[in-house]
This record gives sequence, structure tokens and C-alpha cells, in this order.
Amino acid sequence: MSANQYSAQPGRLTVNPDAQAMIDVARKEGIETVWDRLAAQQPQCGYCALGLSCRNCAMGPCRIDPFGEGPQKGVCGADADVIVARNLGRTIAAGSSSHSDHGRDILEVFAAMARGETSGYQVTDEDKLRRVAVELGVATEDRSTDEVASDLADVLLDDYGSRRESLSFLHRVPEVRKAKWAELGITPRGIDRENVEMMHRTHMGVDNDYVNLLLHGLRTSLSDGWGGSMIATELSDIMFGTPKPVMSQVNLGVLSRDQVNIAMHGHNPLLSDVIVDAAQDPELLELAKSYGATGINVVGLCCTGNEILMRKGVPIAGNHLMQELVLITGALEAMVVDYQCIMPSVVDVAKCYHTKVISTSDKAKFPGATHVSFDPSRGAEVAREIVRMAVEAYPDRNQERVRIPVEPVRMMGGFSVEAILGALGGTPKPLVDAIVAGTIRGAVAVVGCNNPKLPQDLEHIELTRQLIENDILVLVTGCAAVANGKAGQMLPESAALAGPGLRSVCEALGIPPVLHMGSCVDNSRVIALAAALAGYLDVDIDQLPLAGAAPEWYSEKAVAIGAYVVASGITTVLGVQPPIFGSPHVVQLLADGLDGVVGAKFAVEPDPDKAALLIRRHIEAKREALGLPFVPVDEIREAVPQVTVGGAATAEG
Ligand code: SF4
Ligand code: MSK
Repeated sequence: MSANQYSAQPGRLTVNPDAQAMIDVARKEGIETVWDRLAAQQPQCGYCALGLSCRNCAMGPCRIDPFGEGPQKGVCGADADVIVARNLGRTIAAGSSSHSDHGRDILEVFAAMARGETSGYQVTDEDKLRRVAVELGVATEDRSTDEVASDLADVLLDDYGSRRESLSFLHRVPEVRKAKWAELGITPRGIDRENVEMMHRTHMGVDNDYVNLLLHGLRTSLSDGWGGSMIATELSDIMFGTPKPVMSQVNLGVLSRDQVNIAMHGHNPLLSDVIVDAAQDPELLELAKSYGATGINVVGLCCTGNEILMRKGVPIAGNHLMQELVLITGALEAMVVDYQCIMPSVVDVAKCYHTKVISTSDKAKFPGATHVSFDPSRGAEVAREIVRMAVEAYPDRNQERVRIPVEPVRMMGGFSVEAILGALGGTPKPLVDAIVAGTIRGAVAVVGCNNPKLPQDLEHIELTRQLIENDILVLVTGCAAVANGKAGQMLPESAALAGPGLRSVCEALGIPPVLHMGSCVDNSRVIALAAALAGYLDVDIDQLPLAGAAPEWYSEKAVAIGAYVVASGITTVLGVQPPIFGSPHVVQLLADGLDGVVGAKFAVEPDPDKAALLIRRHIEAKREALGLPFVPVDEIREAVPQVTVGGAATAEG
């Protein structure tokens, strides 16, 4: 079996050969993993799975009997609708807050950089700085980089507060959609404001109307997508560079048997980006050599891995469910973590090896880890300190316990909106023309996590396979992107896996049929691209043949993303059932009613075959409503001219 072939055998925990090999080692050596703990939790609470339990106050905890035989109200009188909607609202607020606080951290360092108070940070994309500044009304003419950056920071800092009636980046949203939001009272005003208001509304005895609560849930999520996440993406691009197509590698094979291996895990590029630079420090490379290593190998995990892959081509070792397994290779000197999606268990697994877990955010401490507080005023110095700790762990490595089970798979990343439009000659026209002609039937964002309740990566890979086969362009972010990369779906030559129309476009441009758009916060790129397409066609986003999918989601952030994608007009299919089925009214609203107000809704479909069919039908219905032709695949195959493989500007990573 070659490294990029996945195995979809029933009953397996994962489809990936590298993960399976490490699970086997864990079982043999008695190392506990996420799958063992999931099994130990069975049966999980049925009330919580339906969203019917509440512990919002000390008169509770309460639960509603879904069979109608036991209590139908909590002690305060809240019924199933209120309890389910309140729980969902708090989940959205937690997810939105996570992205938006990440955005705030970037913004604060950006502001400090403009004041000259940081070390290791600078404006890398001056054009983007000035373009975004002009967009947001900041004067740029005859002004220095720092002056423009400082004023841009001030504008965006105000987006977090209560002074605004709408967020700065809402000018990117089609007018017709903004009018819909205004009519519904869900225009996001301030990022912190919407999140705090959600916590207020879900306190006992505040918002007891489930529709009103869920509408504020959409507003809260919009403050993430068009607020905190978009700020994180845009400022990261300005500071660290706007991604462009880049080759990299993926899976546990990116680890090196003879180099110091450092895995960057979490989300925020503030630290991972400077660590990549520190790993090139000649003094530290010399130190590594003095211990017998041939170099220092930085690899990514999860979304901070996606950040450095997108911008610097840094290889990525895996996605969410690989975080314990990467430690079991015995080849890691350090796992450096910031925040979000880092299982507390990594500290326990690391104890079985010489690996140091180094936490860096004062917001995210891990008992048993070594904490090195990240301070942007000495960012470069902190990064060198961390790399030195990793190098000094190398002599403790037991080479006999090192198991690197596969060869890495090549993948292409780096598809920012700018890169996609750049590949198309600077305007959305060629993409729009291809969609109008039916060469590309539509586009789907397949995003989100792994969840141990499903075979790892199976849903991502199978859904994507079926969509591209049917000429649907797939945009990916987060852990989904890593799954597709491991399966070999993100190479220019994987255009051969696509239907004839999509294949012809990809081959002409030298791009894969699955475009890596970045980390979880970079779902803001997906909605920005959708808005640009809608603006070009002068239609609303919900009229476009687009869809979203989160086949293996697990996190609160994924719920926030799904909510802002739907509120922005893109129907989204979830592969894991959310805890809302205790309220038929809430289900009806999210799976049907919303369509009438925001032009999009949620669906839940764990079977990738059925999810692909559902999405294809949705896309064909949108095409029909726009008066676009239905073209059978055979006709496209005949009509498409023979094309030679083109060459997108790539840099080998
Ligand atoms: Fe029970 Fe109401 Fe308190 Fe929730 S808010 S725990 S339903 S009394
Ligand atoms: S890391 S939120 S598991 S995508 Fe962004 Fe992956 Fe989901 Fe975390």
C-alpha cells in the first residue's frame, strides 16, 4: 500500500495507515488514547446528547424527559425549546469567543508592532496593509507603514466594543444580505458585545423565546465570521504574508529520524511563525549538530500547522486525532502548544517519552507541561529559548523507540482569496464563467475537525471525492484540509480525480480540485470569496451554487462557523448530530425555517454518500433558480477540449 492510500474498512478507528500503526503501538504499550477514553465514557448521557439538560443555575441541574413521561420543565419553568436554544446559544458564544479572542491577540500584537514595541514581527505584505486600510477608511497617502498600521489597529479595536452599529468588514457583504440582517435584527455590532449579550440572554429568566435566542445566536456567530476571525486572517496575512500556492508534505512521515523534531500545535501563528524562523538560527543549528542531530525540523499540527503550511510550506504531521499519536512516534523533542483543540492528555502521553510539552499562552496552562510565557516584546528571544529547550532534549531520545510509520504525502496549500483570484487573472470572471457554463457546477467548503465517534478522516475524504468527481470545486480549511492532503487529493495531478469540467479548469491552472484556504479562522476567507462572487454577479450569496459541510466536527468553534456560514446564506451539512434534537421546534427552525429568512439552513447527514447527494441536489437547485443550464457529465466530457497541465506559481516548501 502506498502512503497516500486510505483504508475505509468498516469498524476501523481511522482510515490512515500512519494513525493505525500508532494506535497499534499504543495498544501494545498500554498508552491510553482518545478512543479508549471515548469507549470508557459509554453510554454517554442521552439528555445531554439531545440538549435537554441545563445547569445554568443552582436551582438545577435540570433535565427534560424526551419521552414525555417525566418532567417537561426545569425548576424555573424552562421547557425543552428554551433549554435547547440556550445551550446552543452558549455553544455559539464559546466558539465565537475563541476565534475572536485569537483575533484580538493578533490585533494587540499588530498594534504593539506599529508602536515599535515587539521583536520578531513586521509588516510582510505592505500592499495588503494599505488595501485593507483604504477599505476601512484609513488614510494611507504619504503615511508611513507604522502610521497606517496604527490607525488600522485603532479601527479594528473599536470593532470589539460597543461604539459601532455594524462591524468594519461588513462593507464586504452584499447590500441585499445586509438589508436581510437589518430586518431580522441580527447585524453584528461589536464582537465582545454580541458574545456578552448571549451570556446575558441565556442567564435564568432573560430570553425565554427560543426564536429570539437563536436569532441572537446567528448575530453572535456573524460577529465571529465577519469580525474576530476576519480580523485574525487579514492581520495575520499582513504580518506574516498572504498565502500563495506552495508545496508541502503531510502525515507522520514528515518527522525526521535524525533531526530535532518540534511540533507546533494549536491555532495562533504569532508564536509558530517566529519559531519557524528561530529553527534556522545558526547557533541553535550548531547546538543540534553538537548533540548528533543533522538539523531542526519544525512540523505543524492542527490549525497553527495550517497557518505555517499556508505561508511557509512547513510540513504538517496531522490533524486533531493525531495529537496523541504523533507523540507515540517517540521522535518528538518538543510539542509546543498555544491554545484551542489541545487535549490535556498530551502531557500524559508525552511522559511515556522524552518529549517536552511546552505551553506558551498564559490563557492556556497544562499541569505537567513546561510553561514559557509568550511575550511579543521579546518574541524572537522566546522562540529561540523554546527551540533551545527542544534541542537540549535530543540526547534523551531513545532511537530504538522511534517509529515513523509512513513516507510523507505531497500536498499543495496556500489558496488565499488573493491567490485564487490571482490564479484566475485577478478577477472572479473566469470562475463565474466556468460556473455559468456548467464546467464547474458549484463550490463546497468542507471544513472542520476530527471526531473519534467517526472513523478518522473517512467522511472528509469520501465526501470530497464524490464532490470533485461531479465537477464541484472543494474549498477546505482546518483539520479537513489535512485529511484531504493525506489522501492525496490536494496535488495538481489530483485534478485527474475530478469530473471532466473541473479537471479541465484545474489542469489549465495547475491547481488541485481541492483548495486549501487555511486554518479555522480562515473560514473568513471562504465567506469573503462567496461575497466577492455574489458582488460580481450582483446577486445575494444564497443565490449562488454553494454549500458548506462539517463532516467530522467536534468543537464549539465549528458550531459558530456553521452558524455564520448559514447566516451568510450558505446551506451547511453536518456529519455529527448536534445536541438539539430534544426540541423539535429548534430542529424545525434550523433545518427548515431559516431557509425562509436567511436563504440557507442546516442539514445533518453522517453518511458521506447521502451527504454528497444532498449537496449535489442543493447545488443543482441553486443553478436552476439562477437559470443556469444543467449539463450532464457526459456532455461536459465531450465538450471539454484537451488541455495541457499549466503551472500555478508555486514555491517548493
Ligand atoms: Fe434548571 Fe432553569 Fe436553573 Fe436551568 S435555569 S438549571 S432549567 S432552574
Ligand atoms: S484545529 S477546531 S479540530 S478544525 Fe482548528 Fe481542527 Fe476543528 Fe480544532
